[in-house]
Amino acid sequence: MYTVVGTTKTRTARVLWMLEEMGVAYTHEPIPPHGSRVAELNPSGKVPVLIVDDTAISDSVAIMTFLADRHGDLTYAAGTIERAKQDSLTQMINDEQMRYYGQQPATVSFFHQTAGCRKSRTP
Ligand SMILES: N[C@@H](CCC(=O)N[C@@H](CS)C(=O)NCC(=O)O)C(=O)O
Repeated sequence: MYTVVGTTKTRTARVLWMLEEMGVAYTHEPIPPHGSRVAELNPSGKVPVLIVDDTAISDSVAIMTFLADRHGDLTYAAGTIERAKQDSLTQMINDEQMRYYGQQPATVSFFHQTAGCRKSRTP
């Protein structure tokens, strides 16, 4: 059983969406970053965090890669050229998305307000 920690207005939505697509059972703790519960799980205080068998895994892309590999779903197999291309595309989209947000003061301000995120951040 998985527990997903983080509110839906954060990158936690990526993990929740994936679990829904895969039809995998989970529980959800919709709590914002930097609370004491999150700090216990992830020293950076950031969400999402996935709890698996009492182990906390942080970072949305790492969590999604783990889930895809573990369930053999929504991914190419590790160690294949197709997977390398998939990972390249994932990293590029992740970087460019955050660069885009960073160039849009109104967007980034809205994002930070709604997500409860700090103003300085990196992907
Ligand atoms: N690379 C991490 C970034 C996590 C992250 O920055 N999460 C935001 C919410 S979307 C957060 O917790 N922000 C609090 C902070 O920046 O201190 C991921 O993809 O999970």
